[in-house]
Amino acid sequence: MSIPVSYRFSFGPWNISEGGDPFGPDVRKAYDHGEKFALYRKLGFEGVQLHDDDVVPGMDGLTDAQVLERAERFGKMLKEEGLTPEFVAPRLWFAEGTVDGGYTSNSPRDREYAWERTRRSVEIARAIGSKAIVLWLAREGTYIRESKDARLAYQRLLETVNRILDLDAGVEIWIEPKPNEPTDLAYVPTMGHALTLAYASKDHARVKGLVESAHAMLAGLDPSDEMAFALAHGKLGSVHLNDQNGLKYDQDKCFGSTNLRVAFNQVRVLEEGGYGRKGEFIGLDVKAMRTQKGWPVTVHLENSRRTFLHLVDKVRSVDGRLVQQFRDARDYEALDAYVLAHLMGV
Ligand code: XUL
Ligand code: MN
Repeated sequence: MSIPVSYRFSFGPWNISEGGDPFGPDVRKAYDHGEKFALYRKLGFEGVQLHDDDVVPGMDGLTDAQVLERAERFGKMLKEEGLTPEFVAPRLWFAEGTVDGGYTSNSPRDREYAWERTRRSVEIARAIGSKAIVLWLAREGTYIRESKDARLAYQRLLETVNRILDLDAGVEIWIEPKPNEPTDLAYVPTMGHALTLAYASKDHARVKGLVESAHAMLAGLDPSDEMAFALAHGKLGSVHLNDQNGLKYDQDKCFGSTNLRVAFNQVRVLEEGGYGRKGEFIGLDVKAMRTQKGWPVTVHLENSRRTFLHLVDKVRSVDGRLVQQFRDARDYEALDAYVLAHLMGV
């Protein structure tokens, strides 16, 4: 028997939010960005997920040297807080130059802007000691199919992946698929798309995937299968655990809050796949409900972490011999009943 994994957890500063939605005002005062990092350890987290401008706010108005100097200062601050930067993601969905996407925009100027942000993200990652760049390809898609040449868009995405690999021999790219929102249809909706890009790249060992539970559900898939697919290829860079109630807007609910069994299976697949043994983080991407009082609201992070750990206990206490018997006998009704009873503790 191998020693059980002791999991490490991460989240991004955007998970402590103002509670806004498109139909009303923010319901919580902004919590100072710089103050958020002091909260991590107390909440049980040691990993920090970052966008480029979480590290260097206002970076578009700064020179390369200023960006570097601020990133280095940020890296020191994280170290002093006892935190590890898990990844840096170029935030390409807020700028004027990426209204129609970055890497796949029809405009050469927009594509150049997207590349500059990406190049700087790699420099920021290096300066703060993070090995991974996450590509959530937010606006790399279309609202109507005729607006872009999809074949060319895929070539441009592959070119971008190769350019990033060329920039830094140590960098890893983790692609985070999502099928929709903010675009109608995104070009990289599933782990299959992400890993095809990886294998087509010039150094596929450095290109992996990041599965967000809700993104898989929005694609009509079971997140545990998306995780298993990446694990089978040795390519699960990270996860963003959360939950989602059906095919709606991206909800970022607490892990397990809608469907405990789907959450259980994600934990099972991660455990069985040895995820975390090389220091991979259990990343959360969860938002507190708009209705939640308090400031700053962080209970959703603690609750999701606790649910994950309870489900680890559930996974570890499954009677594996019994499961094997049910599988051998092809008695999946009995297996189904056993899993439900185990989850309910009856
Ligand atoms: C968006 C999403 C992002 C990425 C990081 O749906 O999940 O927060 O995780 O850019
Ligand atoms: Mn995410």
